[in-house]
Amino acid sequence: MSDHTDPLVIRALEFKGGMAAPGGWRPEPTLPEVAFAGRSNVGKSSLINKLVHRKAFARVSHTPGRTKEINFFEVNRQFMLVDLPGYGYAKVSKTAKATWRPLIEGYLRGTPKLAGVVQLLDVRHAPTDDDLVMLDFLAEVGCPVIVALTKVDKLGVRERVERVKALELQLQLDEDQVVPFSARTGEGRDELAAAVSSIVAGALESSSEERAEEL
Ligand SMILES: Nc1nc2c(ncn2[C@@H]2O[C@H](COP(=O)(O)OP(=O)(O)O)[C@@H](O)[C@H]2O)c(=O)[nH]1
Ligand SMILES: [Mg+2]
Repeated sequence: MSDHTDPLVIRALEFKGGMAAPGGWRPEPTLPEVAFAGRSNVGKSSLINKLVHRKAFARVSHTPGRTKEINFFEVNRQFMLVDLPGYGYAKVSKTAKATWRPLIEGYLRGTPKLAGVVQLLDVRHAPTDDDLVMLDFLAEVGCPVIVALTKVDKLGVRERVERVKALELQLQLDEDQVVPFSARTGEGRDELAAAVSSIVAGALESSSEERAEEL
């Protein structure tokens, strides 16, 4: 650990609240926001906990689909980490799905401070229809997208290389957009932390340029 430099040191972490409905309450949009998206059970809470070095920060749930709000966490007073509700879990009722999609899409469309999105996909599985809808939607929004391929510890070396390649090809992803990740081993945490930091740095830079132009 001694010569290890953490690309995202967590100095302060504060839960700011949840947004329950499209157009509903949300924290003041003053900081760049990085949102985390993925279907229920993909490992989103586990990934967020690893990213911020907390054991149970975003709750790791064994009941998929329970977190229905968009949760906002302020990191280092520098950016907002936004935990989107997991989508596409079969046991969730149609009405629940009908309210989540406008919530997620409304947030992504209606957030000028959105600096980027981390989209999670289980490395073992083909993307679901919901995943594909989400990726198309993110392409339309046009913000930087990082794809975290979760649970890589569940695959052997060869299978894993094949799956990563196949997903990159199918989804036409750049190699440097893709982060193989395991919450179990911690693999990919620092790479993801570096990617998030650079998205935030990019957003802060362009907002200070905008301010300079206004003066
Ligand atoms: N083997 C393994 N299991 C994981 C990993 N990440 C999450 N899980 C498990 O997958 C399940 C769902 O994880 P969770 O973080 O709650 O997923 P969420 O619904 O997307 O927030 C839990 O049983 C986790 O322990 C991982 O990297 N490796
Ligand atoms: Mg969760």
